[in-house]
Amino acid sequence: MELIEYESKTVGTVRKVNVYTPPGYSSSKKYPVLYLLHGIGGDETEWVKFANPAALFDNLIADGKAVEMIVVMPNGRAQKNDRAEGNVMASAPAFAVFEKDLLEDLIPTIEKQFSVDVDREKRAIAGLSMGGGQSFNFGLRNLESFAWIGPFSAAPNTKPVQELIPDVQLAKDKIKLLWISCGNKDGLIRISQNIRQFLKKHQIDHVWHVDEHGHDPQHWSSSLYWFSQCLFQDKKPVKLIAQ
Ligand code: FER
Repeated sequence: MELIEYESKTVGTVRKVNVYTPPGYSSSKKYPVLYLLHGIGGDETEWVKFANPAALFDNLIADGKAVEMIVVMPNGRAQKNDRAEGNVMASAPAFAVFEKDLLEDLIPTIEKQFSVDVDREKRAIAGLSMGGGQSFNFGLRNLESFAWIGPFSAAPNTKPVQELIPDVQLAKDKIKLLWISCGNKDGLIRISQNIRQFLKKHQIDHVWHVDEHGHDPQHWSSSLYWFSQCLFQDKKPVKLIAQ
C-alpha cells in the first residue's frame, strides 16, 4: 500500500490516493484495477482504517480466490479542502465533481505510473454509501470505462435509474458484473431496492447481496471480501441471502 499524489486539473490541487499493488507486482505484467470509494465522512484512508484491504487482497490472491489486481483508494470529495471536516454533508456536491477528477485526472495518472491493463473489462468501480452512489452514477454512465460495478449501501446521491440506464440493451451488453449490496437493517436500502426493481423488470443481470448488517463497516468489509472474489473472472462465489 502506497500513498501517492496526483495533479488534479479538475480540482486545481495535488490530491492524495492510496494504491495497493499485489505481492510480486511486476511491470512485465498488466494488471486490472479496482477503484474503491469511501463514504461521506471518509477520505483516501477510510477503507485502510476499517478493512485492512492489503491483508484482505494478499490473502485472497494467495488462496487463488481473487485475481492479482491493483486497488486504488482515492479521495472522492473533489474540492480544494478535501478533508472530512466540519459539516461533512455540505461536501455532497463535491462527490459528484469527482467523476471528472476520476476519469480525466486520476485514471490517466494510475495508467501512466503503474502497469495497467487499460481495457474496459479490466476496470472496476466499487464503493460504500456516497461511494456506492458514485459507483452507480459513474459506472453505469461510463460503460466505455467500467465493466465491473459494486455499489455497497448506496446513498441518496444515487441518480434516478432512468438516468443511470437510459439504454437497457447497452447495459446488458456492456456490464460484466453489477454487484449490489446492502444490509437489511440499513435505512438507505430503498435506494438499492429501487434500482433492483428496474433491473428485474428489464431482466438486467446483477447480484443482489443483502446481509443482516446495517449501514456499517462490517457490511462494507464483508462486501469487499465477496465482491473482490468475483472481479475480473467468471466465477461468482457469492454468499446470497434471499430478500
Ligand atoms: C443522506 C444520507 C446519507 C446523504 C448522504 C448519506 C447526501 C451518506 C452516508 C455515507 O456516505 O455514509 O441523506 O445525502
